[in-house]
Amino acid sequence: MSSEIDIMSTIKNIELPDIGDFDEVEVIEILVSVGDTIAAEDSIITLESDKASMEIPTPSAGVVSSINVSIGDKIKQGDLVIALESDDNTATDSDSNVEQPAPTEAVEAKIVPVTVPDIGDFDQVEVIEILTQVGDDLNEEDSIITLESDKASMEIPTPIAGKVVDVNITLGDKLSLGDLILNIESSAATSTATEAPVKKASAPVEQKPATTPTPVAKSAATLDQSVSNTPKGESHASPSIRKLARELGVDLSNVSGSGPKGRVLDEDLKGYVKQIITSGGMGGGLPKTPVVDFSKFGETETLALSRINKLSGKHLTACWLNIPHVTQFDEVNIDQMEAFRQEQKAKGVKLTPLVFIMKAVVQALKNHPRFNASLDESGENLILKKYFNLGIAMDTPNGLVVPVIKDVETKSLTDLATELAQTSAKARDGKLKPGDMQGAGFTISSLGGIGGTQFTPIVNAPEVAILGVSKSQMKPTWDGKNFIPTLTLPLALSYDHRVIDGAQGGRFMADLNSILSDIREILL
Ligand code: CAO
Repeated sequence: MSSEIDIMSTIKNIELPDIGDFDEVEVIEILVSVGDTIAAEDSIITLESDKASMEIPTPSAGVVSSINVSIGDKIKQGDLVIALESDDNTATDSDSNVEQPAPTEAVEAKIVPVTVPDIGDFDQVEVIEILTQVGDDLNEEDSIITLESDKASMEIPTPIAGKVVDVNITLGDKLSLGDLILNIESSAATSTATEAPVKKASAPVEQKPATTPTPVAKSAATLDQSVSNTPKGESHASPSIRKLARELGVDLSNVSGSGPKGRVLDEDLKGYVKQIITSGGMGGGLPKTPVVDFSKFGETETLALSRINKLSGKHLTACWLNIPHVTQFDEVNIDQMEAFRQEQKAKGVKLTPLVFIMKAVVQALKNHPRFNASLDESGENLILKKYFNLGIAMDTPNGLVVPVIKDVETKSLTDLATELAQTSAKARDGKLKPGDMQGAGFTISSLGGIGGTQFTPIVNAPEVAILGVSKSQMKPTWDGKNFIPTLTLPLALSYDHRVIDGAQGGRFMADLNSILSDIREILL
């Protein structure tokens, strides 16, 4: 006989246990799959009523052989949830292990103790909120505390109206069925306060001293209104998500849920936390700017941002926040370049200063490879690029785009002029493809055709430097004896100070200045 025959595995039916006074509660999550090996107490499904959500654990370990419920099913105590193939003999009377305490009531003068009612299969459940204090006038059914286990959270209501005389628990206490919560000076006659529940609970009522830690008779009858997992203003989430949120210090009302009915799922909470860590990094994101109703001050009009505005806005914000910027300014004597440009113009060849600047930048990048580079993901290595692709910021009716002119070192000034014209036409017509905007090692933003004396460009991450070009103008320069009128081009170099030191920035700029002021090298 093979030994396998000796190991008899048995199929155990796992039924819905007593979960308190609930009837027909919806299955909102199934936490296991057929074939899963699960341990006793692992959660198998999550149920949600309009008052509470709770994870239901399996009482036995084993391999899930069938799942007998579907999401959306309404199930009740005793319904089959899953079947387990198990080789232990633990009983699976998951629905029969709740000892119902004999409902009793407190009668002593008008002081009535309020104790932890039967809240299902729970024991030693933590007090996470105290919702009332001494002196409060409570109505019947007002919530007095919130309890939370790792499987459920629930608000416990007072079964009678009256004034709170004392509160006998503190936050963090672990309570079980019958533990005293507080004493109430009943505003109604004691007999009135206890009679109604007797009927509802249809259980024998004994007169007990007020201090006896037993539920007042009405507790059981009101339990279905007592369990609440969604305090006002908060989102839907399972108890384990609520617990995790509290441990992480996350206010769940700030997390948008992607589950059914906007329920906050595990991935929503983790995504929210991740986003805070990556965007804020310094303790919870950025302070918000004020929200103002401008129409209070005069007529206004609302203009939707274009898709490009929104995309570039997000990217620029990320660049601005992630990169420690330094901007260095310089002015270049471009008399020689201007003379050559005018010469070409006379021959019908139109060249703007930008093509010269592009060629000069490539020369400077060859001399200073750190500027044609990106940090790797770890931030600990610099990836030097051996190709010379330049991003050129372009103005379009829909906003800023940065197409890439590739292999600039292989192209002549006229090639570049032609390609720039074609690319900017494409950009203005919204015909650039994603590939046209990828692969740059360095960016130039030229406002030379528009004006201004200087501006501070934002580094276009993951690049580490950008050159801003403003409008050239005639300026007097001192030659040692006289002031000479000189065509001067303002440049601004912004760089990532994690990668480039000030001295390196200064040297790059000095080199670029000398290449641009003597264009013979570019013309070769
Ligand atoms: N100084 C003086 N004149 C300049 C100059 C400079 N630095 N740069 C260009 N000019 C002149 C050109 O020579 C041209 O005049 P002519 O027709 O008399 O020769 C005129 O200004 C217009 O040039 P241009 O802007 O059409 O051409 P360009 O090659 O300089 O630039 C392009 C092309 C596509 C980059 C440009 O049209 C553009 O879109 N610029 C805006 C970039 C931008 O938005 N940057 C900001 C980004 S951050 O928000």
